[in-house]
Amino acid sequence: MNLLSIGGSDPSSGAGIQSDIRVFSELKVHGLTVITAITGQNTTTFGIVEPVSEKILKNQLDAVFSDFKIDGIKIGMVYNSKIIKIIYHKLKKLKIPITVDPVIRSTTGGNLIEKSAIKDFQKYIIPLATIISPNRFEAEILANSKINSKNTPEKIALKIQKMGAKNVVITGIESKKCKISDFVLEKNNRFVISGDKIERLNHGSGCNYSAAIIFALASKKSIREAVKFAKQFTLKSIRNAKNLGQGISITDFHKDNHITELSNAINNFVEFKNIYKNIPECQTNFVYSNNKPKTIKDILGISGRIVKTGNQVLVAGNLEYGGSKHVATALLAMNKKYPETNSAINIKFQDAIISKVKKSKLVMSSYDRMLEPKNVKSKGSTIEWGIKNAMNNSKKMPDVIYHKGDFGKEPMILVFGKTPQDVLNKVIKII
Ligand code: PXL
Repeated sequence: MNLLSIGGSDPSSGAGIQSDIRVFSELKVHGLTVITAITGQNTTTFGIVEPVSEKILKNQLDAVFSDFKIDGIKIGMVYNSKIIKIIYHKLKKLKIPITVDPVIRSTTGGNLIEKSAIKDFQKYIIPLATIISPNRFEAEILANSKINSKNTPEKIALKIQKMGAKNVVITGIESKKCKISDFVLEKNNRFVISGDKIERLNHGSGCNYSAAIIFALASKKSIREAVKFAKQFTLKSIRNAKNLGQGISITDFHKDNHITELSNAINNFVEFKNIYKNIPECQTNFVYSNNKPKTIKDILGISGRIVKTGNQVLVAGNLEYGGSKHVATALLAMNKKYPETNSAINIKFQDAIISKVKKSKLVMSSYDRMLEPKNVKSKGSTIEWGIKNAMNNSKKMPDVIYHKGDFGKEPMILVFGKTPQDVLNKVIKII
């Protein structure tokens, strides 16, 4: 199957053409693209937009249509009237499904269409749509009225359908708390699809929705089936969104295995009998690194800590890259010399544990915070210095590194391993 995406380029691959290609490839179909405009944006800021010239737009369209049998088309960002008219003339006689994602503003605040082009969008692009899928905000702009108790989603959808779209889906209408629904208007039918609301700003969910719809329509699914499929697909992509840049997360389709592995290990750890006795005053963090971490931002940790309240141990916070500072810094130093070491935990210093490690086959080393040079202390790089020191004091890669504290500094034991499970296996042996 060949699906064509007509839209704008987003260099961060969170939205636009690049995001559609990711969706098509996830759905195992071939994606073709015609780029209407180039945007300069990332996960925090939207820079400028440069629409492509008439000449190259036409040339791209001719290139794909003269060569491929195209099974469905998604239209996203079209930007200006000139582009709108060229697309219209090329597509008006086609008999294949077309989805229109009427994007107006990006999540990060960039304009995806010129104000003066909205009229031509309504006149030329909307009539091409087998399905148009505005969100609430886009539907209100296209219909030129706010959704409220008088102007119901149905009325607004009817107004858009009258402009020529065969079917209209208004996404993201809040119904009850925690629920979000899509209103669907077919030719002679209307219905609502409800789903869980996910409180998260992310890049790409609207793009994914309409790219998934065109896949379903080209696979000969009904409107109802296509909309349901797209909703499920989009929810999954939001659930698995990743923090890849500095700003909003980018939708994705696969679970981060690191998150699953670390989360399972943490759940096991807190279930260990009397584990509260091993949580230090400054609490525990458990971290897991990406391959070749450069900074602590490449290391997954708990944004809060594993905390002790009485005899109970709770996990406070979420797993996040950059979630741990101290334990992640120690792991980073260790990983520089021993790249196979990718996980670590800190536990309370106890002489009994040190004795147990000595009796085990685990390799142990230590450092003395009192020996830390003044210039290191003033730079705040104690942990890095300490771990390097401990590694230098050991012939083999240490499984356990401890220090006995300093004035006002709590002594601590760190356990290292290849994976969180490997760390747990070592912890079980020594507590
Ligand atoms: O998500 C809508 C969208 C579509 N196309 C491009 C975009 C965006 C949002 O940023 O940049 C090119």
